[in-house]
Amino acid sequence: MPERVIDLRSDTVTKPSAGMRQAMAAADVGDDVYGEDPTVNELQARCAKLFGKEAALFVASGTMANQVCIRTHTRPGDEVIVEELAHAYNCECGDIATMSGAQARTIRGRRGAFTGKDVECLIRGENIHFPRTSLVCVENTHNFAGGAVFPLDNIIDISRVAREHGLKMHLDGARLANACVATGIDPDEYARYFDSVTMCFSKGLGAPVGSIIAGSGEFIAWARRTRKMFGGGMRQAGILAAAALYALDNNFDRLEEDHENARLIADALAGIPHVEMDPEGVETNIVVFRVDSAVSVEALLGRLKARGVLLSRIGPNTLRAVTHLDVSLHDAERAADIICESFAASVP
Ligand code: TLP
Repeated sequence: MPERVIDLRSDTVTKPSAGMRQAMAAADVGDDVYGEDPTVNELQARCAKLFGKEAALFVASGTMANQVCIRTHTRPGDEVIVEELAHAYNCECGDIATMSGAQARTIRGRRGAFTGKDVECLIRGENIHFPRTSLVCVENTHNFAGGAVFPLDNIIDISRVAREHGLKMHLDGARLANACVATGIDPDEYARYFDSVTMCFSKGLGAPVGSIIAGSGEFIAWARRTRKMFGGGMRQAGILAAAALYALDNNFDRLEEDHENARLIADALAGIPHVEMDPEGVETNIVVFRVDSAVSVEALLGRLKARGVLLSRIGPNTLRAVTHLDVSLHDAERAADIICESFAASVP
């Protein structure tokens, strides 16, 4: 493997920079289960403001953020409406069932998005046999739909339906920062339509660990209990919160660079005969593409790896490239060239 690896498997692979490590080392800490970690408290206050909510809660991961919210919003036996490729449904070990005792009712999205009408069709009526529909989940940006931004108009429409039917709204905003940078829409504008909103610091924002949940004061007080129940009460977590604060200050606005680099890779891919993808659909830092049966995916990934480019396989013939702060413009150009050359070598 070449010395310099261009790791496009995920934006979770970023390593904390020297500046971030310094901020972590210098953090003031206390016991956060007692609510006494000043840096965690600062992060939570800052994020509550960022999302225009009363309160916020720092948690270990995006999965914990989603599942603490789902558990806090639902009762066992409830039904949660969620898009069929959503992370909270597909990639969290069946947690809707195991951690909340709830079941999922899925919607087939269009680039991960759906409408108020789609939701309305799935809401259960009053009937003793039926589960109670209690929650709608939205993912923005949508990971497996290629980092697609969930249109704000759809969110407004869904929230109207949800309100009419007494449903809660949850936003998996693991990459909400990318959506905000791509659209110019502020985090609080997205968040106002939701009862809970999450965002990860450990993806494009470049922190090693941690996600935030924001919501009403009452919701966050319950979510804090749920976090403890899930084993997620942390102690001197200020070291991690310092990384998150550093990420907000230094790594938010620069996400635009990742989006440009993703478009560059997408444009290169679009010129390859055996690739199916629409570069126009690449709005943020994720490029999802399919390859046809003329290409051996195994051989292709092997060739790429041998030349120092890592992609992830998210389906039998679906691949994903994710740009992030450890991928420079030069890396993106080089990766695009290597991908084109490796394709040429992978087709008999
Ligand atoms: N996504 C990871 C993998 O789990 C697939 C990735 O590499 O993209 N919501 C969304 C939209 C996510 O993409 C992820 C992680 C999560 C939640 C969960 O975050 P973590 O990994 O911190 O639990």
